[in-house]
Order: sequence, then C-alpha cells, then structure tokens
Amino acid sequence: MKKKQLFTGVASLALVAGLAACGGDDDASNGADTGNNDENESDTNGEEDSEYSSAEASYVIEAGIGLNNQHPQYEGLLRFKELVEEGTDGDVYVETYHSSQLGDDRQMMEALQLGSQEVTIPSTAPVTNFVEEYAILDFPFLFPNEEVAMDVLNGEMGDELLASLEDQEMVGLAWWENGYRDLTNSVQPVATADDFQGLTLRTMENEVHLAAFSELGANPTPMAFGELFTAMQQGTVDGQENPLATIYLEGYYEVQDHYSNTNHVYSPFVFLMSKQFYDGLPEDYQQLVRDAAQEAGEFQIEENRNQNEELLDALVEEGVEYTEVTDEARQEMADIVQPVNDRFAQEMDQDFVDRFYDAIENSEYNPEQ
Ligand code: TK8
Repeated sequence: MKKKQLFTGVASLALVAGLAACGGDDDASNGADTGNNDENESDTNGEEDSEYSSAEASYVIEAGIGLNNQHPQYEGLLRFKELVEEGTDGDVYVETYHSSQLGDDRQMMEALQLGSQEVTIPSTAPVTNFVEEYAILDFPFLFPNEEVAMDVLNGEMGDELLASLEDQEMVGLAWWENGYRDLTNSVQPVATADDFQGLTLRTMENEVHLAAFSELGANPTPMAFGELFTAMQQGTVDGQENPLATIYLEGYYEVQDHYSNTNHVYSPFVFLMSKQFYDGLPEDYQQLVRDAAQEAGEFQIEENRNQNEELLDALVEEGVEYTEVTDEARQEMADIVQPVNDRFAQEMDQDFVDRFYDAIENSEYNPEQ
C-alpha cells in the first residue's frame, strides 16, 4: 500500500518557490560562510545518502525544519531518517527539508494538522498558538539549567504537554533542544537591562516573548524565522535572539555587530508528527518512529550543546563584539520580566502551573536541591 500525501503537489510547488527565492546557491559546504543563503541542492529532494527510495516505500515522511543544514537539528533529523529507514528496511522513507523549504514553524504545524506534511520540529514558542499551556516553557529565566529543563520535559509534565497536542491533530514524539537564547543586535553592546531600551527586536510568534521584551523597554516585532535574516540585513529590525549555534551557523555575523550571553530563556524543540499519518501506521512502526525520534533527539541534544558552547570564539573571529552579561545584570533582567511570567501563569490552569513549578524545584538537577 502506498501512503502518499494528498497535497504533494502543493508541497513541491512551495518547495520550488522556496528554492527560487533563495537563488539556488550551489556551494553546499559552507552555509555558515554564506549567510542565510545556504541551500544544499543535493538534499532538497531528500534522496541523499540513502540506499532506500521513496518509490519502494509504503510510507513516506516529509520532514521539514526552519534551520539550515549546518545546524545540529538537521543532523538529528538525518539520524532519525537513518534509524527509521534501517529499522523498517526502507518501508518507511524519510525526505528531509531544511531552511524553511516547506514553510515556517507555524505553517508546517498547520500542514501536519491537514496531513499534507508528516514531521516538523519547531521551537515550542509558536506551539503556544495551538496549545496555550506551552507558554510556560517560554517564561524567561524559568529553568536554572538545561539538565533541569530536560528532566522536567522527559517527566510527567513533558508527557502531559506532548499528549495535549493530540486534540490539535499532532502527536508529540520527543523533546529536542534549541537551547538558551542570547541577544544580537547591530546598534549597541547590551550588558544590562537598560541597554534593551529602544532596540527593535525580532521575536518569535509568542505572547510571552512579546510582553517580556516590551517590559525590558525594547520594541518587539514578531516574525517567522525564515524572514529574519533579510529583516536584519535591511534594517527592519536591529536585532534578534537565538542560541549561539543558530547565530553562528545561520551567518548572522554578516548583519549583526553585537552579541550578549543574556541566556534569557531556554528554548526546547518538540518533535511533531501528523496525527493522521501516525494513526495510519501499524503499531510496530508507531513504536519505531517514537524510539527513533527519542534516540535521534539524544544525539541532537549532545551535538547542540557542544556547538552552543564552542562557537563563541568563531563568532568573535567573524568580527562580532562580545559583551558579557554578569549574573547580577541577568538577575536584574529576571526581576523586570517576572511580572510577565506571573501574569501569564495566572491565566493558565493553576494546578498545571503549580505542578510545573514543583517539578522544576524538585528536579535532582536543580542546584538549589
Ligand atoms: C526554526 C526556529 C528557530 C527559533 C526561532 O524554525 O524562530 O527563532 O529559535 O529555531 O524554530
């Protein structure tokens, strides 16, 4: 039986349009050196490095992400592909797309709901537009470290959040990691909360982020990730915030002058599959894609942490000025945005919020333990 997407035609049209818009850069090996223009033509059809083919598969997974093919998230996706294809001897085939070739996070989630795309791995911030409770994950200065975050996400609270996606026609298979977000801009060094004043900053499409950056005195401008590089290049925004791996590997140093390790919010990725597609898989394949998403995620997280730790020198070498944010300055930022967290927490289910905070407090990785 051949399980093909209803909207394959539409998806390929979007793909062609996406490639055309990116101008078809053939130099695949140096995404980080070519700014945002990093298309790797050899893997846009997902047939790369695979002994299997979509023509022989019973099930085809179209998997798309917003980041480029230099990012550890894409390496994780390739690992998922390998695990699934080998585990099913090619009966499930995975086509991988990066750089928003299939759309931005929100559009790809909508495609999952419709069943016209099978997998995407967004940051959790835009998931808030589908399930309100996800907002808690994007509270600034919430998780004291990455280990606590992963502990909570892989525990009961994370399971609950994954399960809540089912009403939205999506299945959450695993937590991956984007990491702690830092600030870049082209106007001034940012060392303290005061330095945010007047900066026009692109934020993710998430109410908490909007409110928090307003509270700090910046002008937040929500925007899809795929539009960000051009917005910085054209000066529509002064800056943005993302983990170091993204900042470096997307070549933001070409359009940004200052970087500060604000670490203002921990950003998870969530591995999503279309519920329609998942429900149509035999049970053993359902378990297999679940395990593969988890295993590929462990690999992605390790790679991602390495890159987030290691890329600072490389960024500075590209001419970006590094401004270190002290713990004291960070605490001041946290105090300023705390009322935002409290306000959003009040609007959520209280029991959920209490249990979430308890899970953080009681995590064995919490330094306060
Ligand atoms: C990529 C996004 C990105 C996120 C953002 O699709 O939007 O700034 O950090 O990683 O999910």
